Formats: sequence, C-alpha cells, structure tokens
Amino acid sequence: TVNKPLVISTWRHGVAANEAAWKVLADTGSALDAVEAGVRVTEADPDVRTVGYGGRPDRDGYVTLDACIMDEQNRCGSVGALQHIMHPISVARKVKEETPHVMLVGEGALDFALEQGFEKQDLLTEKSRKDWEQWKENAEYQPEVNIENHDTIGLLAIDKQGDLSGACTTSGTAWKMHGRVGDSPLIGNGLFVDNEVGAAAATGLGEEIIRTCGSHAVVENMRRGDDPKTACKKATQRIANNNESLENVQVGFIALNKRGQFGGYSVQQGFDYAVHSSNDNQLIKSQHLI
Ligand code: SD4
Repeated sequence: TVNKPLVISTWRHGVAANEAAWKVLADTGSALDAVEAGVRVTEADPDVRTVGYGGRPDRDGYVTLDACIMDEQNRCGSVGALQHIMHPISVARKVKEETPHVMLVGEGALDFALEQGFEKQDLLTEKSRKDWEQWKENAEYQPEVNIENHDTIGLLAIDKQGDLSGACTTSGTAWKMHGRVGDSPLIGNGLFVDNEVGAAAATGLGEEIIRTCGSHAVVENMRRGDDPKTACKKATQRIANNNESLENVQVGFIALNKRGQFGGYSVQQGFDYAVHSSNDNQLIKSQHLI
C-alpha cells in the first residue's frame, strides 16, 4: 500500500507550511499545487528570517531570494537572486509554465515577475535591517550552523494519485556576497523529483550541497534501493568526506519515495522536519552523522 497523500518539509516552520499543503491534498489537489501553497506560507511570514519576506539580506543590505519547483513530469522552474517579490516560488512556477527556460536570475527574473503581474515590494523588514546594521560593525562572514533553528524550506508531497512534486525557497545564507546563489534554486541540489522513484530536498550550507549535487544524490540512492532515511544518510556521508572539519558545516536532507515512505538525515544535531500524514502533522528530530 502507498502512504498517500503525505507532505514532508524542512525545519519547524514546515509545520505551518504542511498545513497549507495538506488542505490542497486532502481536497484532491495535485502535489504541485500543494507544494506551492505550502511554501508560500513560509515566504510570507516575516518571522521566518531565512525565507522570503523578512529574510536576512546579503552583506550589501539586499534581500535576494532563490527558489525552485519541480513536478511529476520532470518539469521545473527556478529563480535565483530575485529581489522585491514576496513569492519567488510562484515566479519559479511561472518560469516552468510560461517560458521555454528553467531558470531566470537577477534583474531578468524581476522583469519577468513584474510582466506576470507580481507586485514589487520592499522585503527588508525593520528587524532584518537592524540585524544587518549590527553585522556591519564587524562585517565578518562566517557561515552559522542552524541559525535560530529555522532555515530554507524544502517541501515534498505525494498526492492522492500517487504523483510527487517539490518546492524549495530561501533568502539564502545571511550576509552572503551580493549575487551569490546557493543550492536552493538549482535543480538536483536544493531539490530533485523523479516521479518513478521519489523526491528529495536539502537545507544548510549551500556550497557543500552543490559540491555533491545533494538532492539528486539522495534520489539516485533511492533508485538503487535505499529507503529514504538511508538515502539521506549516504548523502550526508559524502558531504562529510569532502571536509576535514565539519565544525561549521550543517546540511540536512529530507526524502519521500513513491510509496509514501519518508525520512531525513543531517550532518549535525539540530535539524528537524515536519511530516503531515492522514494521522497528524508532527515535527521529527532528524538523526545525524556527528
Ligand atoms: C543556501 N541552503 O542558500 C541555503 C540556505 C539554507 O541553512 O538552507 N541555510 O545555502
């Protein structure tokens, strides 16, 4: 039997996102509509300081957003370093559906969003501006592990038809260089979906995820027969192999397979993920490598 529908997403903010995704799924909606609806909740929440509106800016004070979406037919859309738009995931979906391309970045992505009717907004909240002012006093860039325990949202769903989709959206690492793009909008890195096998999403230090094509690695592990948790664990091991010290490295993966089985794994302690099934919506502490 297939455990469906089901939603899984990264971090504590995933709980609220799952609720919105679940409403779509319970109502016979598609996994694609569910994943978009889910992460839009996180994007619009100014208290989530690592996604969308309210996200921390780069070192020059610009809030730049990365997002991607992928459906059950391997169709994908993505935006990188997009400014001023509250819902980059919906722009990514438009890239998928309204253009011949997969990815738009920077000003081109913004022009496209405005053409599509998205509203231009200031996404830098007072709180995030203050954090930035404070950061500038020393202006030291050190990736921080598990800042406040909420990060990028990656959300995967299987619908009543048994189809899989996924979404991933973030403001990226705080105080990044202007123009830096992380793993989150890169298909195969922040997110990968293969409707024959399963789906995976990643959170954490994007540069490390990119070095191993993290989410794709997780899905390929499942293709070779691993259960979702083992598939995620092996991907964290590859990240560990790339680093002499893991002190400042945190990466977490979540995965969902075609049978509705799910799992997660992280490099370090502190990662959790939310799972909404027909029973409940629970936050699960991930097992970790070190
Ligand atoms: C990035 N992976 O831009 C994202 C951000 C994140 O923990 O998940 N931070 O590198």
